[in-house]
Amino acid sequence: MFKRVLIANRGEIALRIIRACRELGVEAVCVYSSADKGGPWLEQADRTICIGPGPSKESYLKIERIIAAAEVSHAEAIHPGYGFLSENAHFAEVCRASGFEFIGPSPEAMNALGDKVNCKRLARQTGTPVFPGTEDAIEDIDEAVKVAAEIEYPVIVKARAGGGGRGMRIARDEAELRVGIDAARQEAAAAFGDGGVYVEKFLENARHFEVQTMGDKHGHAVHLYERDCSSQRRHQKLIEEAPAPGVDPKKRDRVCESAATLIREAKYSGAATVEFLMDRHQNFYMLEVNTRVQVEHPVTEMITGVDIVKTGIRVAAGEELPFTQKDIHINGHAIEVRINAEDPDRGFMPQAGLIETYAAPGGPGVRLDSHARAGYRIPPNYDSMIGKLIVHAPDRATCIERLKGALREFKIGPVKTTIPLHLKLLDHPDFRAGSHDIHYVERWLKETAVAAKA
Ligand code: MV4
Repeated sequence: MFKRVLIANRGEIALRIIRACRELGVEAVCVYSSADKGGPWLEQADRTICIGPGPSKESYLKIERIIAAAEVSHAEAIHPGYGFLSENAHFAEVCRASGFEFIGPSPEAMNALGDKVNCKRLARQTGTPVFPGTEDAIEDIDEAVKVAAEIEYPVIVKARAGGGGRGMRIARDEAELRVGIDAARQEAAAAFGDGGVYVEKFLENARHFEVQTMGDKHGHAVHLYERDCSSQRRHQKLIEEAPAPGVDPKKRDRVCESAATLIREAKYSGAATVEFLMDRHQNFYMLEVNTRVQVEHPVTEMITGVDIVKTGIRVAAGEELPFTQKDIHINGHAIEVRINAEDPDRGFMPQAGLIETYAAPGGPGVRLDSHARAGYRIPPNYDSMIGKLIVHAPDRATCIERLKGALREFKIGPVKTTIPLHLKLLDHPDFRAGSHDIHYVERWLKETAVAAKA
């Protein structure tokens, strides 16, 4: 095992990684920006190193500064967390070239799965279901138009380098497709420096289903079942749960096993999430693979008993996965809500500033992953998420009630948060029925805004 790990991240995920290090007997070195000076999670690190000013580009995204911090602290490995440099294959390469273990996949596996055209090709070869569409990036627009006519409209144009909803265009006829390809190409070139786009069948009213997988450096890979993340607004997830409600066990096993096969074939080490859309008949179509530990990993930890962050560090150190597929079982139900410092009544405007009151919830099955507390001043520079409330219970109905109780106990002020919004969403009839799709939050927000004006 490593003697010392450098954490190239901040906030709740830095704290989560520190906790994992502590249990493994590993020292944790935390880098921070001057905007994060005095951040509560830094008190828990064995050593902290300031790497620059507030803007991420000058600190958490600055590769040379992070490598320099790893050198001066004699760390053996670097944990990127999520966001920032976590899916940057160049960073993973620089870590390797500088003699540090990157806690995550090899740059080769990251590149193979991070490029969506490549990832879909590998998925087709290994039997992971994908949407029909162009097999390569579009060279010739007429060829793409032919494919679209075969698979039938509506179709969607996507950037091969994209993710999280950027560089996408829906097309409902040939004219829209021709315009959409041009627009998506330009957007992708500007955003990712890669104008490659592809076309696939567009699915309306889908559910978002994602499979947690883990691999090691010895050719093993398992899945840890799935999460439903359909509760989202503008591609930002609000609520995540495991297992996905109402899914047929045989279909679940089949799609989860296909995800494990995909990452095994990619020689993937560490935690990966294979994203799918699910239609009303419980057919699955792979969207993309996230090559990092995700925000919502705790719901999977709660239902499987696997510590994903600790296991990720172990496999990076060369250990074999400490479990096989037959050791993994679903126990009960878990739901996570993201506590964002945002004002849902004012267009989800981020709320920087001082937290004066902070009363945390507790009780059986209640987990709070947060770096916030009374007296913490939220800096304006970063993501608005200040924590995650995760509840575990024997079944979904009990889990929802337990979570509502915990949300009522949770008092944060004067900073506005998403706590009151979650209490309303958990009572939404579609959510309660487990029949909600990826659009229900935005549909409901629009309806309530109209009702408030009338
Ligand atoms: C789709 C789709 C429908 N059909 N692909 C959005 C983010 C990116 N990961 C992929 N996305 C979508 N791809 C096909 N073929 C609908 C979406 C989509 C979506 C997916 C997951 C969660 C929320 C979403 C919100 C809008 C659109």
